[in-house]
Amino acid sequence: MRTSSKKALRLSLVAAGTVLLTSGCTGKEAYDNAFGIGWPQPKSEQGKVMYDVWTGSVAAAAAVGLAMYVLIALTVIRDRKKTEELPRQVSYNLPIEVLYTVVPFVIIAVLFFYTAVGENKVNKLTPNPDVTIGVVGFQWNWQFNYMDDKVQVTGEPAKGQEAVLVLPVNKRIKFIETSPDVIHSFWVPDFLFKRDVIPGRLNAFEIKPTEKGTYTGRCAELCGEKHDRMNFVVKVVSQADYDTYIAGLKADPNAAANELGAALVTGDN
Ligand SMILES: [Cu+2]
Repeated sequence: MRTSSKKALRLSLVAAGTVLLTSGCTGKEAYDNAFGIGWPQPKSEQGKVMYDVWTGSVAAAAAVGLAMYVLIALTVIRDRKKTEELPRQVSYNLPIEVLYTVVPFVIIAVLFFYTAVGENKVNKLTPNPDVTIGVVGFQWNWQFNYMDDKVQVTGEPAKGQEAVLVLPVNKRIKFIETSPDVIHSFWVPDFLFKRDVIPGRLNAFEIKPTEKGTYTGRCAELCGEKHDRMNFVVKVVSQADYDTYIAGLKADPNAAANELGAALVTGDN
């Protein structure tokens, strides 16, 4: 190996190491963050599907972008002005025009295919989910109804009581959601999932949380004056901790199913 290329190799190794160390994460995290390109690592099975569609689309866009820059650079260098004569004119070049039309169509068809397959997976409802949660988004907070156990938790920020949603890890959770007033949107950024909450309608979807932890939830639809108060907390716990939590709610008279939750059984599903 020549000295200059050895030097270049050493320099690039040092640069790569510096980037890794100064970013303050492990190799695995750095790798995940680099490929998430702005997205957090998904903490749900459905989120993983969307994450893969996203990273795949960005990789395709980056490849097309890079190919364009290379072509532009090539032509700038190779075809720069050398004489006063016009260069050879190549308009109405049929093969090139066919290529211009077919290649973008193929790219769009492939992206469309993966998006449609991903969307079907994310929207899939399975029979007999492990837990069913009824979500009521209202002005200005959330109520979570544990439908199988007929208990609920209602967030009341004025009383300093935040809406907490406890879910067992690695279980299929069916959500049914509605609203008594305006459109809200149930959003848990770490699940990479959001779904509109619409008055007079029951929207259903399924989420399988894959990692224990505490996550922030938000309303993702500007629903009025106190929209910013509509934050909630999601706690993903073990099945045993979930059972203990539900037993505690059952013993609490304030947690009995109430009128707000009745909206979940009217309307059509
Ligand atoms: Cu809202």
